[in-house]
Amino acid sequence: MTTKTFVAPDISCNHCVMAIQRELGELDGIQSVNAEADTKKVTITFEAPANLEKISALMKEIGYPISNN
Ligand SMILES: [Cu+2]
Repeated sequence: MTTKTFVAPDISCNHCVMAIQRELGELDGIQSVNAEADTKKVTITFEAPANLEKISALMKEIGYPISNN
């Protein structure tokens, strides 16, 4: 199990937070997702088959590319 914090600069409000938590939560291997509108940070706890590549690709796909992986 790995926990990583990413910055997604395009997070602007709680709607973004809800969308990210919902979409990432559907990825296999994601244990928890905590996004914050204030800091634009997303903290994700995950294990295989989820990995940084899949998380990064999904964030990009849903419109919130991460800036620090
Ligand atoms: Cu928003």
